[in-house]
Amino acid sequence: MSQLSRRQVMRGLLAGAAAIGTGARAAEKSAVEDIVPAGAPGSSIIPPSGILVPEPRLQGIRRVIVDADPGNDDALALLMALSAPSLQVDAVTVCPGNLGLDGYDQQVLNTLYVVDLAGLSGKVPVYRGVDRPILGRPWPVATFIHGSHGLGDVQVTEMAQQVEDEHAVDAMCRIVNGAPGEVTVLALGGLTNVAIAMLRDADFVRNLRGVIFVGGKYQVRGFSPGYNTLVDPEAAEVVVRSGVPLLMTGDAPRHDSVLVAEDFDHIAGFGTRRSDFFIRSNALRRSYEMKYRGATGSLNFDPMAVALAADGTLGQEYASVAMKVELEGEYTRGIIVYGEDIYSGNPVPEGNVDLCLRADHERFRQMVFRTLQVS
Ligand SMILES: [Ca+2]
Repeated sequence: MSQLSRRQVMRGLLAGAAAIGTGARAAEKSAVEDIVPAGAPGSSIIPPSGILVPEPRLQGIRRVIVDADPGNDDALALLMALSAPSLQVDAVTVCPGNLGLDGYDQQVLNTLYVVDLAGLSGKVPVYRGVDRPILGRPWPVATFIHGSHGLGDVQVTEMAQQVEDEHAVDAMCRIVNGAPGEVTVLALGGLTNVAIAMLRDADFVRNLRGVIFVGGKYQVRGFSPGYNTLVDPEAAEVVVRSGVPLLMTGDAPRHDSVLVAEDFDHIAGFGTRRSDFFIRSNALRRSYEMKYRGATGSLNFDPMAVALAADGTLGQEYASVAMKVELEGEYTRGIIVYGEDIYSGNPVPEGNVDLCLRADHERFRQMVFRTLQVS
């Protein structure tokens, strides 16, 4: 698809969405076909499977539980959440992800380290959660980008704050049910804890304000890799079928989350404990993504999830997409699948996930800088 034709399609869809009113969220397949007739010269082979929406369903986020698998980008994201004046972090829970089953305890230590870095040791509770996916199958470990201990060359061995005795899933249910409609989960890793809370407690689903999660690419139609859905595909499928307001970020606004060499130099100049930690923990991420992913700097999907929560106006473009997670494929298990079953003749299903396509890069950078300037 040429960039021009894609923009035309997107603009047309947005106009269509406005014309039919914000209450009509179902994808309008006919609207797509009207704009780009199939097979027309210059038309796209693959029309979008989502419809642009003026704003996500999940709005006005204040109280959050951060569920993370630190991870250098989780660490920055968690630090941003703990530092954001607009957010109240009720709990931090640890999920399976970056460091694998053997690295789960290290992820817990890394979490406690970031809480301390935020100056909140002993003030924000940290909970151990489920350390492996629902089916317990192996998943790809991401130490190639996080380092063997998760935080680049920062190695955390011991922290004064201890984890709470309560299990993360119990804590999630207790906190969410104690404040119906108020608490959002910022899910930055495998979705196991969230899914088990959903399966266990119908009140949790009813009372949850929503979930922001970090998915994968958005390739208009078709399938898409996403690390966190590969960690626990079943959990991801439970969450996307839950019916709660869901906002996904990930690769779609990738350029809006990038931090380039000049940003690293600027941050290094802050001379704070936080800035020193950022440089040491994220240098590997930046070099890896530039070398192997063709990025201009480090990509920061987890921090973008927090930024979207902390500032509801940061997101600039959203699509409502019908999302599923492949659970059976020989080569595609854990892959995100968008859109309709293309040969079924069925209408495009209503979107279950709002996907952030574009965000304000400059304001994202400034939020990162504000977080890391604090001494
Ligand atoms: Ca993560």
